[in-house]
Amino acid sequence: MGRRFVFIRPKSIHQWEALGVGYLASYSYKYGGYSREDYAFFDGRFDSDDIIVEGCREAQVIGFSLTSFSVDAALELLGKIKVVNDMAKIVWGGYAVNGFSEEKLLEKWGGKVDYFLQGPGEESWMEVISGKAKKRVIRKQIMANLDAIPFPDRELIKIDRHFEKLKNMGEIRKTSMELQRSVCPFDCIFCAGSSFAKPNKRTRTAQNIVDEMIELRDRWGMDENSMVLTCDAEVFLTPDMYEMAELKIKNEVRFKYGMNVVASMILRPEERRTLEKMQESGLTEVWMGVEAGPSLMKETGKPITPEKVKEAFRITKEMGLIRKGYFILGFTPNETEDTIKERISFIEEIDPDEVGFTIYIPVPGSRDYKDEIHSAINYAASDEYQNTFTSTNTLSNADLHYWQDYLVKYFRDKAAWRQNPDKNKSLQKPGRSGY
Ligand code: B12
Repeated sequence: MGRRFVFIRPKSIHQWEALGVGYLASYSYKYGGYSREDYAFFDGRFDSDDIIVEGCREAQVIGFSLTSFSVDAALELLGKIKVVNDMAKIVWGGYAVNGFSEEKLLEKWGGKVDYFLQGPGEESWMEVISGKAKKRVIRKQIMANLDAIPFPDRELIKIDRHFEKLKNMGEIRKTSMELQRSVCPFDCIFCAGSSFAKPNKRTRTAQNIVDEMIELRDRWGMDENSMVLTCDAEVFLTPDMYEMAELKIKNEVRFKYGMNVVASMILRPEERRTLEKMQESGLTEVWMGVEAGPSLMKETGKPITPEKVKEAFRITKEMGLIRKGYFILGFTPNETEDTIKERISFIEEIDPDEVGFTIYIPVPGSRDYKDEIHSAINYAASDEYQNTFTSTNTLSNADLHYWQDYLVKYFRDKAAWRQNPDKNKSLQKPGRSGY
């Protein structure tokens, strides 16, 4: 029998599990009296268009979970869905819609989409499915009590298909989890984070986080050989994180985990103590966006300096954590061959265990995005590793790809899975690998 609410995560080049819609569903069970029986979920990574369209035949509301990279796939699917069901309300949520004004959203896609829900979607999704939505574009902020949000329904989003995929690739069991749901207070030019919601100081409590970790252990088999990739844009080393680590140990939740951190936000003594406690509780990896070479670092708007980055990599090496450094080429028109090459000696000095070289692509929701110029970008055909758009004052798009290739080859022993020519070997390595 057809389900009345359908969630779709259209295909994009790299795909993790659709945790966001897992949250929307469980929130609606707890506060709206709905149940899993009301929902169907499809993921373009695993389900064909025909299956998805068939699953939408009797739907009343169809919610798409989107980044800018999956908008074209959504539009294509939408065309096919309308043929079999032109009555269903179409709802878009996720970062594809967060960065635009109401007028812009309606102008761009208002002819095809009924509702655009910006920011955290739990409350606004309920308004739509219960027929209470008063506007077509609704923006919510982060809820004051984050512990009131139930854990995402991982059953609905068929997380076992991701486990199966990983197993076939020879990887250890991995899944993702949102640790804090804090909104980063920084406004780096390349990041869409601030389009999600206003920064909030309060995060989930330690107990609430560890309760979800216990569920991951008991329901999803995450044991000491498993790895949880926290999907917060950045994790901040607050006192709650110290307590979370203590509780994780106390409750014998043994899986490993890794997280993004801002290099300058782990340097104070109390942050170092928290990091150590987290390591004791299973933290094995930290991922730090370095982005630029030393001379252009200030242009990213990120609160890091070459000295702080060096210190962060030194400290974490001393602690024995696996450290991954990300670098973005061409994020400013001032990037030249010299500023690219500057990264080489800098990387040799900070000595990350893994290194990734991406090519900048401006995204909606980020400070650098200008719709007049950037709406021409073909996001569907781009990802962080390749695009045909970006160039700088002195470097063409082909030059940027040339230098990316050069750096990957130069640091081939440190290349992470996606950029490592020897995929089998690198799968055994840490980091955000084949997931
Ligand atoms: C995990 C992750 C990845 C993974 C997997 C991505 C994937 N496609 O599955 C990897 C590492 C592969 C990746 C790659 C890239 N990513 Co990425 N990634 C993330 C990250 C860190 C977490 C996503 C997540 O799981 N969030 C947790 C869940 C719970 O939140 P959520 O999905 O946003 O859901 C909430 C709301 O958005 C909303 N919502 C979501 N879906 C729906 C649906 C409906 C119907 C409704 C009503 C509401 C709703 O409600 C949910 C609950 O409140 C985000 C940043 C972030 N913290 O969100 C960036 C982010 C999504 N990535 C981004 C970008 C730009 C990229 C890259 C280009 C790399 C780069 N240069 O930064 C590539 C492109 C990959 C591609 N082709 O898709 C941007 C997207 C900007 C945009 N305009 O689309 C983000 C926001 C980072 C940023 N701060 O700029 N990424």
